[in-house]
Amino acid sequence: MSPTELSADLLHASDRTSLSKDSFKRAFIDNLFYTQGKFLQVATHKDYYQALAYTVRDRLLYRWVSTATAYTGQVSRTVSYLSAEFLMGPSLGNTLINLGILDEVRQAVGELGLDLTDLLDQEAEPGLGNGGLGRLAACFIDSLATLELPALGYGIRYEHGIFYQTIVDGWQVENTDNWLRYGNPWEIRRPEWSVEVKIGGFTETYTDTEDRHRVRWVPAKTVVGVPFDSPIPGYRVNTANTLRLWSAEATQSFDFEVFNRGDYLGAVNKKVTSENLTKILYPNDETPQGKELRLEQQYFFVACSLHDMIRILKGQGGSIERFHEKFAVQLNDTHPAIGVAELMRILVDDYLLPWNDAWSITTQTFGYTNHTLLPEALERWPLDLFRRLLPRHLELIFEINERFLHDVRVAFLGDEARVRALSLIDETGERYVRMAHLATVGSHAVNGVATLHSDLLKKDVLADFYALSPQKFHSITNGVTPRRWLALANPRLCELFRETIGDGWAKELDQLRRLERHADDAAFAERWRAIKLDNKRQLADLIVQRTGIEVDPESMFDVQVKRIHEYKRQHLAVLQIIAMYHRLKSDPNAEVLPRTFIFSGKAAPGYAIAKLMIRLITAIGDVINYDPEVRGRLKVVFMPNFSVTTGQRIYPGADLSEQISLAGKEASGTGNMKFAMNGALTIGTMDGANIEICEEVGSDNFFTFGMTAAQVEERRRAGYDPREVIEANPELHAVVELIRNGLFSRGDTELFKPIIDGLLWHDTYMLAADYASYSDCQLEVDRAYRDTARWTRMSILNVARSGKFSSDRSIQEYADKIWKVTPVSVPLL
Ligand code: Z57
Repeated sequence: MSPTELSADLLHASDRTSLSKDSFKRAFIDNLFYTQGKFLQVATHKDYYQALAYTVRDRLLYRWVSTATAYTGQVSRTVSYLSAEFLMGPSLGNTLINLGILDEVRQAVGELGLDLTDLLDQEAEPGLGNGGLGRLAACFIDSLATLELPALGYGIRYEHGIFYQTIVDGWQVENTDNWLRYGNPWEIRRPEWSVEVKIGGFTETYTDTEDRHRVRWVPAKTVVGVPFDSPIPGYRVNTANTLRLWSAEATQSFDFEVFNRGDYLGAVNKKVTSENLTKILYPNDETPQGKELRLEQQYFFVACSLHDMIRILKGQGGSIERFHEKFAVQLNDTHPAIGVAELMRILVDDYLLPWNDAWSITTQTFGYTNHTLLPEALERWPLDLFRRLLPRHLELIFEINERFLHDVRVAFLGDEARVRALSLIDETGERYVRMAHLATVGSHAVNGVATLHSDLLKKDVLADFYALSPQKFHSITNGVTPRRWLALANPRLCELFRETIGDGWAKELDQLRRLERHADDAAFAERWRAIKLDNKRQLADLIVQRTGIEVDPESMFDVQVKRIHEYKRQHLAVLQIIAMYHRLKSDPNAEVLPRTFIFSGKAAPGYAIAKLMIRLITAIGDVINYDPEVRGRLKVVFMPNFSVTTGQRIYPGADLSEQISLAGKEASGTGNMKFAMNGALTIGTMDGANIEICEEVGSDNFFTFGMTAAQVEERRRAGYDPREVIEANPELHAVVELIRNGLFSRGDTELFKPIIDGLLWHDTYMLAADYASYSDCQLEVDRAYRDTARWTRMSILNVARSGKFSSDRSIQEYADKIWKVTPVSVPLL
C-alpha cells in the first residue's frame, strides 16, 4: 500500500488548520477533552494553557510541514546555527504574534470565559541558557525564519535549565528548574532520527584494502541522541523553521549485553549515567570550568548535529564532497568548536577523503562568532581530559596544528614566539587545547559582536590570527527581535506605533524613524508618557507581588538587569546609591529626585563575590527602604529570578537603563538594545554596543561617562592605585567607610569585606577610577528627568533611532557576508 496524496481541501476544512474563530474554539474544547482529558468545569489553568498551546501548535504544524516540503526540493544553502544554549522564553505569546492571530485568539478564549493573559502566564519558561549568548541564539532563529532563510537551530535539550533563583535572607538560593514537569507541547520527539554517539576508548592503526595506513577509533561507550523538534515560525510569513535539541538516552543493545551477564543493576546504572549527559545546563556564564561532563555535552550535540546534516544531505541525493555547499554551520562561541575536529574525522576516517579536500570542505563550512574578550572566559581543555574522552579528535587536532604551524613559520620566518602564541595547544604550563584557536583556524570567517569588540579581537585576543589572515575577520553587531521585545512585551506602545506609523516596523525596524517627526508634538508626548506610566504601574504591581516592596510609579525607574558579574559593575551602581542616600541624610531637604533602583540577575552558584554583590544590594535596600527620613524618595529592589519572562515585564517599565561595564569588557550587550527600543534612556560607558546605540540615538540623548577602552589601557599602564583615588574623593571615601563600618550589615564588619578589600587593593574593574564621572553623570540624569518634556523627547528619539538593533539586520549581515544564503519562500500546501 502506498500513501495517497494529502488533500489540501481536507486540510483547510480541518479544525486543526483553520484560523476561523469558531473552528478555533471547537479545536480548543477538543484538545481540552481529548489531549488533557478534562472538560471546562474541572479543568485547571494549566489544562487550559495546554489545550490552547496544542490548538495553536496545530496551526503552526501546517506551516511547518509546508516549509519542510518546500526545503526538500530546493538546493540552496541551509544555515545550521550550533549553540549550547537557546534561551527561548515562552512560546505561546510569540507564536500568536508571529502568526498574526493574537487578537482573534484573545477574543476566542474570552468567549469561552477565559482570559488570555492568565493562560500565557501558565507557560513554564524553557531556561536553556545563561544570559546574553543563549538569548541571542533565540533572537537569531526568530529572525532567520522571518527573513525566510532555510535554517536549523541545533542545541541541547537540558532536562533542567538555568536554576530558579529565590532570595532568602537577602542571599541568592538556587532551586532546580523543572521546566518539563507538565510536559512541553511545543516539541515533537523524533526517535527515527536518533544518532549514536561514541565516546572514550583508544585509537589503533590498521592497513586498508588498498594497503594504506589508517587510524581507527575504538570507543568505550555509545550514547544515543534523540532529537526533539520545535517549530520556529517567522513573523507573518509561511516559513516555520526547526529548532532541533538533542536529548541523551541509553543504548538498548548495550544494556542488554550487561543484563545477559546477569548484572541487572549495573545495566540500569549505565543507563542512568548515559542519560545524565543532558540532565543539566552548566550555570556559569563567562567562567567555564574544565568539567568533563561539559565537554561530553558539547561533543554529544555537535556529533549528533553533524550526523543529522549528513543524513539530510544524503536524503537530497547530495554527495559528501558538497557538504559545504549544502550547509553553512555557525559556531555560537567555542562551545561547539569541537565540530571542526568531528567533521574532519568523518571526512578523513569514515569517508576516506584526502586531508586537503577534507580541510577545504571543513573550513568552507564553519563560521565562528566570538562573544568575549575576558581571558578567563576562553575555553581550554586539559590534554589528559580531552584524550580520555576524544582520543581520535586529539590526534586530528595535533595534525591540524602541525600543518597550521607550518604555514605560520613560513609566514613569519624565525618568529617562534608567534608560533607558540598561535598554537592550538597551550604549552606554557599544563598543556591545554585552546578552543578559540581551533574555531578560528577551522573557520573561513570569524566575527565579533559589536564594532569595538571586533576591533579589540583583532588588536588583542586574536591579533596574531588577524596578522596571518585579515580577510577572515568580520564585525556583526548584535541585535534583538522586535517581535518578542516590542510587539509582545509592550503592546501599549505598539498600539501607538500602529496609529502613528502603521505596523511595518515589526519587520523593518528602521521604520520607527517615522516617529521622529512626532518628537515635538505635545499631544503625542503626553500619550507616550501615559503609556510609560501604565507600564511602570504594571511593573510596580509585579514588584510588590514578588518582593513585598511598594514602589511609586511616579518615581524614576532606574534599572540594571543582567547576570551579576564584577565586570558589569552592579557594585558601582550600589556605591552611587549609597552616596545619594548619604546626601539625603546629611541634608533632608536636599534636592534628590525620587528614584526606584531595580536590580535583577543571577550569579553563578560558585561565584562567591557575585553572590555577595546580591547580598549587598538587598542589604542597602533593607536599610534605605525602611528609613523614615528618606520618606520613600529612594527605594532599592532586587527582583528574584531574572528570566526572559520577567525581562518582558521589566524593559517596558524602565526609565533609565544602566549599562556600566568597564570599557573593553562587555562584548556587546543586548539588554541595552531592549531598553532603548522600549523608550528607556541609557546611562552607559563607551563599551560594546553602547557605543553604537549612542551613535544612533545621538549623544544628546544618551548619558555617557567613564573611561574609554583606550583610556582604561592607558591608566593601567600608568599604574593604577584605587586607594589614592578613593582617598582623594570625599564622597566615595564616605561611601566605602559606611559599608566597611557595617551600616548595611548591622555592625558586622566582616560580611562585605571581600568587596571592600577587592575595591581597595585591586579594583580589577576600576570602579574607583570611573566613580566621579558616573556620579556626575547621574546628576545630569536627574536634571534631564526633571524636565519632563525634554526627557520624553529623548525617550521618543531613542525608540525612533533604535532600528539598527533589530536582529533582522544582524542576520541579514550574516547571510550576506558569511553564509551566502538567500531566502526561500514557502508556498502553503
Ligand atoms: C555570554 O552570555 C556572553 C559571552 C560569553 O563568552 C558567554 Br560564555 C556568555 C555574552 C556577552 O557577555 C555579551 O556582551 C554579548 O552581548 C552576548 O554574549 C551575545 O553576544
